[in-house]
Amino acid sequence: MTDNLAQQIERVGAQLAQAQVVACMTGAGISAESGVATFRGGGGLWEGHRVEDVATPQAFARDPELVWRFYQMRREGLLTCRPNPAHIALAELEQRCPRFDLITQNVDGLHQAAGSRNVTALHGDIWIDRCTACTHEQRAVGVVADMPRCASCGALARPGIVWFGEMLPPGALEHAAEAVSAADVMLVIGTSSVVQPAASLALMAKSTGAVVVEINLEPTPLSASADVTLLGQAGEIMPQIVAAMSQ
Ligand code: BV8
Ligand code: ZN
Repeated sequence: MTDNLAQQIERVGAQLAQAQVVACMTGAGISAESGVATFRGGGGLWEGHRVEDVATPQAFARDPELVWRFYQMRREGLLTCRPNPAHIALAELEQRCPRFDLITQNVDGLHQAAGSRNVTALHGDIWIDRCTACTHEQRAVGVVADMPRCASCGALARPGIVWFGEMLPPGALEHAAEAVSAADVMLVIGTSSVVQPAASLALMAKSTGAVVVEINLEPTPLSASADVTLLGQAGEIMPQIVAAMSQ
């Protein structure tokens, strides 16, 4: 008889309570209950746009206005989004675990808004404008009508996002690899586990002895390797896992 979800949650809570080092990878699914569109699946961002038209350096070179419209639309949507109970549960985990590393593919800033401090953002930050000419970066304070320009040299700015075909921020992948390799338990929450190199980190954790716990609405390519896949909403499951640590 397969364990039911409640028994699986209890077991994960007990494993986290004993863990010295915990790593967590999150994807767009953890922000879905905050009203942030995910990428793949029904209503996903990529449904309305082809990735190669809006999320590559070539797309930006070809049509910067189209790309900025895509990112300003996403910034606009984020203005009314708040952290949900899953983000808040991770901020609490950071307080309760001797070592807790949060690695996110998300660019929405909701982990930081929920109080998480040790956050490695693998794919950048949607609120950062990065100059295309000098090294200046500036934090956007809202949504502007025309394309943002560098406050330092006046050149056109681009979103501070890692696009497909681009390297991850210097040191981010190395830090993430060290964190997952040291982990006793690794949580993987709300990601379709298809984008590389982020998707390889959970397998790396498994290869160095971590218990890998996936939380998702549906199975993913990671599910076959995970020790357990908890199927359900992250905003419901994560608070229950934190509560189960004290039982
Ligand atoms: C690099 C910026 C190379 C955009 C993003 C062929 C094979 C393998 C790899 C490649 C290949 N061809 C190209 C590559 C490499 C490529 C890649 O991985 N492509 C994939 C698509 C095949 N990777 C790259 O290009 C990376 N760079 O490799 O550089 C290089 C090497 C040397 C020198 C130079 C270059 C860069 C990758 C970063 C790309 N940028 N974002 C933007 O955000 O605007 S990736 C994009 O997808 C987002 O950042 C997002 O974070 C990421 C992953 O998506 P998910 O977060 O998983 O979201 P998704 O919608 O897919 O899934 C949501 C999940 O949540 C679902 O499973 C759903 O069931 C679940 N869910 C929903 N609601 C809930 C929930 N779960 C729980 N509760 C809920 N309520
Ligand atoms: Zn500049």
